[in-house]
Amino acid sequence: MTADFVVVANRLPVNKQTAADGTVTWTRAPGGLVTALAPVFDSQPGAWVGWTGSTDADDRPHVDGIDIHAVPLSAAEVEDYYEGFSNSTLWPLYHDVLVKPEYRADWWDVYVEVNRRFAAAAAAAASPGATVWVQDYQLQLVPAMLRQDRPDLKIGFFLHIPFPPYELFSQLPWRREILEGLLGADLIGFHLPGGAQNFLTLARRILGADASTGPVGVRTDFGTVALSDRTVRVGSFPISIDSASVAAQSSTDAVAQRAAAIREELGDPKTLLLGVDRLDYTKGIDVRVQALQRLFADGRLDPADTVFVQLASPSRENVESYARLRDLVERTVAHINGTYGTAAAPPIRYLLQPVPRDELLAYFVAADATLVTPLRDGMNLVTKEYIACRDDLGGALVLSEFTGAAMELSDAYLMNPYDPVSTDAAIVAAVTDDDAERRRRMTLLRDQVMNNDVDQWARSFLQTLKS
Ligand code: GDG
Repeated sequence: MTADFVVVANRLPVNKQTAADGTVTWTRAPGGLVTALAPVFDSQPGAWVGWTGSTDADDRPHVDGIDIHAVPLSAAEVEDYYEGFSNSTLWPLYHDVLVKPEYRADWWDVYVEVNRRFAAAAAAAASPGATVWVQDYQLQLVPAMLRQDRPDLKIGFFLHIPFPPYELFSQLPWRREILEGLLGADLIGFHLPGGAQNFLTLARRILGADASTGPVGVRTDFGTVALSDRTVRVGSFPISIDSASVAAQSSTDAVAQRAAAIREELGDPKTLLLGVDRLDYTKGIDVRVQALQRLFADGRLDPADTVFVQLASPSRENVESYARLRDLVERTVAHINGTYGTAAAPPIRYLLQPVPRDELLAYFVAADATLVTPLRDGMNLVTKEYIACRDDLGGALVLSEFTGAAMELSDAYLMNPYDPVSTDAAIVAAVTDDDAERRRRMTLLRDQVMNNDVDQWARSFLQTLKS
């Protein structure tokens, strides 16, 4: 069976559970993209092409409502395509070379091969004239490969991470190939106008393409790249969350009770600060921990009545730069707790484990301020989830200017993570401003997040693709 709408993403929206007796069940993974696309899948038969996340060749994932097409990867391919080219070359290159990207031809070869496999699976899943939406940096060659096979398709591509400027991107030995791969799409979407603009400049300077030079707007004023036989559009579509449903999930009695219990378990601190991230060097976990160290040292925050909870989910643990970051964060946390805590009450609580969704929402409801301090981040959904959870207008958001979210959320306590003075001042203001000022800011932030949800993101992209 083929489908009129096909999503192609590195990961399938499924979770595998293996019972003690070896029985395997698959459940629909909760999460951004599936939630965003649920209405599209409800209104027409849809297929999803992706990897299960395991290298078990016997996996046959299936879930209700979506036709699942699993793309198998061997352990060696996971190393070269996923941990290698995707996460040790592209991820650091696209995030301001915070870590030095590694350029290895053997990784590139496997990236090409795996992209070809995804493109073939997408071609097999798509009905004549279908819409195919390819997602993210792991699959940048798929649009052109797919078009070659299936010129009848409408092909969209969305990049979830930043798209770097010419000065950085041109380091990539395969820069032409990546740009040509993306240009296989009819519509290329980025979170920010700046990413779209970077792409247009690169298409012009590296490929000599006829790319537009005017400004790109948010969901409007698309850029164009005129090819010999067709025109590719390039635009900005900032992603969001399912705002109403996060707000509803977080306003139950159970969540309120758990939020109160969390504060109590932490010793009822005057100020509860929160961080929620994958343990990734782009997220600036080290930035906020070092800021707290300075603020405890100079007395601007009192470690006796402040608790900072960092919920860190393990991520890409086989990549060396991630292990290095983990060491740095853990050493700093231990140093701060050893210096400013008591045996009974360390000021920093650090969890290296994913927490269940309801527990996460309870932390958002409990926190007096959430610290989102990335050195670079495409959007940052934690920010929007925190805001959606605060219909009490409590809480305050400290937000790095280097996140995509900062473009829309200018009423947060914005900070420059490279500037300790700016970082410290934003944290102090967020916890010491009077309630009226904090509520004023949260009201404006909520207007933005509640009125711009992920459904709008998906709809605006797909409507533009079809028009
Ligand atoms: C990429 C881009 C862009 C985190 N810890 C736990 C947990 N989470 C959830 C959060 C949030 C998601 O994971 C993380 O999303 P982010 O957007 O913050 O970051 P990335 O994973 O880096 O995502 C990013 C995004 O793609 C979408 O385009 O915004 O810039 O880098 O939903 O809540 N969820 C649970 N337990 C945890 O411990 N349940």
